[in-house]
Amino acid sequence: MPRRKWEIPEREATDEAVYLNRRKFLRGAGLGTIGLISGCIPDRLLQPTDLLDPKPFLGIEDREPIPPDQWYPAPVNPDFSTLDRPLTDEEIAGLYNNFYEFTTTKEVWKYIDKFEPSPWTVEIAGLVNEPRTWDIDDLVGRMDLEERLYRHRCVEAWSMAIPWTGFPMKALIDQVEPLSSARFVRMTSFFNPSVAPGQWDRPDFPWPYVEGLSMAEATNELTLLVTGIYGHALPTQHGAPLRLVTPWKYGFKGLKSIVRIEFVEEQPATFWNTEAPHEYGFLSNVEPEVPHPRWSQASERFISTSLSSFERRDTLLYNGYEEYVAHLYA
Ligand SMILES: Nc1nc2c(c(=O)[nH]1)N[C@H]1C(S)=C(S)[C@@H](COP(=O)(O)O)O[C@H]1N2
Ligand SMILES: [Mo]
Repeated sequence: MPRRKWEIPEREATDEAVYLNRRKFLRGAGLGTIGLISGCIPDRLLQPTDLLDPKPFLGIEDREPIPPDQWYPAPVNPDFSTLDRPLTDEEIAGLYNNFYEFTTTKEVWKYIDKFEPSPWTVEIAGLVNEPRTWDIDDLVGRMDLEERLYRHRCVEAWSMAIPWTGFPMKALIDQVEPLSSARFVRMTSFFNPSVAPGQWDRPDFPWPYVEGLSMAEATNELTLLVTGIYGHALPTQHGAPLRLVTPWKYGFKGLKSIVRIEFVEEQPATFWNTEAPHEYGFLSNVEPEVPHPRWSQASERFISTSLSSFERRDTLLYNGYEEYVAHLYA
């Protein structure tokens, strides 16, 4: 069994890219090397629709959901299979989180044991032709999951590099058919103080956590709805069972544990923009030359193998994703 890509040292990165592309190609040809080696062929690789229908996406309602035990590992999107920095160790990424529903410290893992993100539903609501409440497995099982390595930049000037698994938000938006009056997407996290100590400890915060994107941002190629990390389902501290990832924006835009996706006409009021409007704008794109009122954003603390030692790196405009998003802000 080949090592997973995050276990492969940097010096082998080129070989690794070749391997990933090969894996992607083999999947396209209907052959699952991974499955054959391990003795089980994930059904995901052999969907009858792949063989019969050259158009990959039937209507979401017409698809048979693939069960969660077959979601990972998802094929790696070759456009996002390498980065200019090593991946952050999985253990480190899971020990240093922001999830204010549980704690304002980084030790979310200590406070999250009562949170069971199952069963879980996601409501698609507002200005759409197909409003509906989905069971999470029923929804995700109908989407084409893929893996992408992304830079991850917190507004607090630390950063990581993370392999996410998910599907482009655009794929979902295309299915639910927003009305032409929809100008923004408003996304909401759960509210349940009985399992989330931060929600009773800090009643002053504007719960539930809400975030939003313009329709152009939400349908951008980079925007992912994420269900997995490091080749498996999201652990709770990373926002199970479904979270947003917009890698050109500060991390707080990427809300965790989504329960509602709503299409609206007006720019939504969001959690951090409501709490401290002068510090956290609605757009919050990564911009090295725009300082936070209390600190510079020109450089960042890149966390990879240890929380106590880190690399100082220059912040990249749009976190290195200028080619994908600059046109949105021209
Ligand atoms: N619901 C919710 N989502 C959230 C947050 C939060 O406090 N609550 N914190 C945000 C911030 S500030 C960051 S940097 C990222 C952190 O994601 P990670 O812990 O998976 O690295 O989640 C974002 N999503
Ligand atoms: Mo953040």
